[in-house]
Amino acid sequence: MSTLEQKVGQIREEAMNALLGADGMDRLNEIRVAYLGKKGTLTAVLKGMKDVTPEERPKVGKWVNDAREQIEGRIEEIRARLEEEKLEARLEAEAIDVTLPARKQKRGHRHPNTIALEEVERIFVGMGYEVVEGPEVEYDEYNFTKLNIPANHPAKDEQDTFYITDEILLRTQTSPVQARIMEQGKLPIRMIAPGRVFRSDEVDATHSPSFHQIEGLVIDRNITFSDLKGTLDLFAKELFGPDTKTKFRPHHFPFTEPSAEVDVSCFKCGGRGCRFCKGSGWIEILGCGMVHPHVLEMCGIDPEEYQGFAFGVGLERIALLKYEIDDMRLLYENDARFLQQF
Ligand code: 2NL
Repeated sequence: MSTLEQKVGQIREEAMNALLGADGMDRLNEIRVAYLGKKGTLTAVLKGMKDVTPEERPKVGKWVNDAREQIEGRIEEIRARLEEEKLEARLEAEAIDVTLPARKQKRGHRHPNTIALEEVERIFVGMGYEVVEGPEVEYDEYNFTKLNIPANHPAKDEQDTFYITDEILLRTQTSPVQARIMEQGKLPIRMIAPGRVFRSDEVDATHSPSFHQIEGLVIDRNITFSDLKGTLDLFAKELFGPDTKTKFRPHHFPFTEPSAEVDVSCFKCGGRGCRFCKGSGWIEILGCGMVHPHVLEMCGIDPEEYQGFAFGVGLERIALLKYEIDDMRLLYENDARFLQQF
């Protein structure tokens, strides 16, 4: 065997041995370059052809090409294996375990105000009332004058009311919505007006400069205080349970005459007296009365022909009572830990 043939065989064996340890693409390329590259050891044999006799050259060429083919074949095998290993590793790393239990998603909850509002609306809609909304920015005329609250009334003080101009303000009650409906003159009226109202109050456990009210209004022929009592007694029983009793205490509002405040028997102790009702057995929930004849007149209704009753309840007050929340501020913070209890 010629020494050149031996040399080619040696180079091939060396390359094959080196390839046994090729554990990555970089190493594989290094080996390719070292043996088959332009300056590689096998290529160097071809460059030495000038020292080979012309008759020998084809043989040498064949040895080199055979060796090259074998080395290339092995490199290709290893490359394919490395690619496959890489793909498998990636598939394993990116695998999704579809049998894992789903992560618990947090659900949205209705705000206690919303739950209380929908409950009150359900009760009155069930009695044939319409739900009507109106603007939060109002004329003094509709918020005060038409409701028999005269110019010098203390409620109109800047300490209590947010004025925008002399004539325009943030409504302090939802009655202007009712005044507008009365003015339209379509009688009879059975409506509730829920909405945001504003008073210049300091924030504490029971006050906020912005809160919500639901006012109710009924105007028809032959409406009496009995209709008012029957309606609100039914409302209280629907809202707090069938055993609830009501008590009407004389009161004063400029827009109703006579006027009353309504207490319900404590739904915690049934009226015996507990911490919740501060020992009295009664809880105040709303104000009401027969619509003052001046109010009817100012809204274009003849008080000789039509009478009516009206009432106003604080939505937050209902929500605090019904869900036993002891601080109104919790209703405005929107802390998810609080809201998710409802
Ligand atoms: C309360 C009680 C009340 C009214 C609101 C009313 C509306 C019209 C005519 C007459 Cl259009 N009255 N609303 C009546 C009595 C009481 O609210 O405690 N408010 C803070």
